[in-house]
Amino acid sequence: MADTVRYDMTEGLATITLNRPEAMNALDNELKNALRDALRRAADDPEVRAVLLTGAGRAFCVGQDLKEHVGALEEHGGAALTTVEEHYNPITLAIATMPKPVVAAVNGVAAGAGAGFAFAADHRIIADTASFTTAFAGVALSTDSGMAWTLPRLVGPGRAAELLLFPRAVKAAEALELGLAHRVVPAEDLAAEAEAVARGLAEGPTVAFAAMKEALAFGASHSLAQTLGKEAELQLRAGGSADHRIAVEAFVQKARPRYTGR
Ligand code: T3D
Repeated sequence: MADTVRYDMTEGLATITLNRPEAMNALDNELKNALRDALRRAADDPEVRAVLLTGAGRAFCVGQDLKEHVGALEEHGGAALTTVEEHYNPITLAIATMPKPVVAAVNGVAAGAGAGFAFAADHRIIADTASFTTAFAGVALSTDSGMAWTLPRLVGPGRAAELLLFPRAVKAAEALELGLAHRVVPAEDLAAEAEAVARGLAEGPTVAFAAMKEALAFGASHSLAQTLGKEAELQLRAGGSADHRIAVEAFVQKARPRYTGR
């Protein structure tokens, strides 16, 4: 049986591919466990300097595997919902808080928790054939995978409520306009374009990128004065990195910096 999540690491870039194309990468237990483990592995490996998250086949990820879920509901009732704590929360946190950039290459439909994972990424580059749908209301569920946090920050609270209450397919052009996607590319170019973006980040100043992620997360729930304090602390960290020195020397010498990630 093929791995439900593929993990490839080359030159500082970990590519994590959801690999149940026959099920549109629906999140069954095996895939959720494998995805959580793959993200933790990438987060913990100091050699990994950026992560690319994508799906095999025609979908990015259609969210919870409802065919598996219906059986779990029959067996356990509401207790089947422990997967939120066991899987969705650690997966979303790993994407959003790992100290390195995560790029989502959205190759097709992203629904429910699948959309939530993409929204938690730092950068979304999507195929012109891709779409997003919140999907939760369609199965009489509230939000998970961080969507109550990410979606209003991406599109504003009013639009977030609209997309949750009236789930529909938000196609690529609208996704770009709303701020759900950063870039739309022809489907046939997505893999190469997304890899180029992610590889560029993997060759970038990793300490500074980690500090930026931390600063943005902090700023989202603190006052300006508190955030200024945090920025001062994080700027000291970035300023003390080898890559800061490399960058400044390269600037003065009009050369291209070759970052080390330290
Ligand atoms: O605690 C918990 O467990 C709850 C946590 C939940 C988190 C969530 O993610 S809730 C949201 C779950 N996802 C959905 O509700 C999405 C359901 N799917 C759809 O709305 C549509 O299928 C799509 C918009 C995603 C795609 O539409 P389309 O027209 O491209 O494809 P399709 O024909 O609807 O589906 C193709 C096949 O994929 C079909 O199977 P079949 O008939 O060929 O055997 C369909 O059943 C299957 N499929 C699609 N989504 C899921 C799925 N199978 C299992 N789980 C799915 N989520």
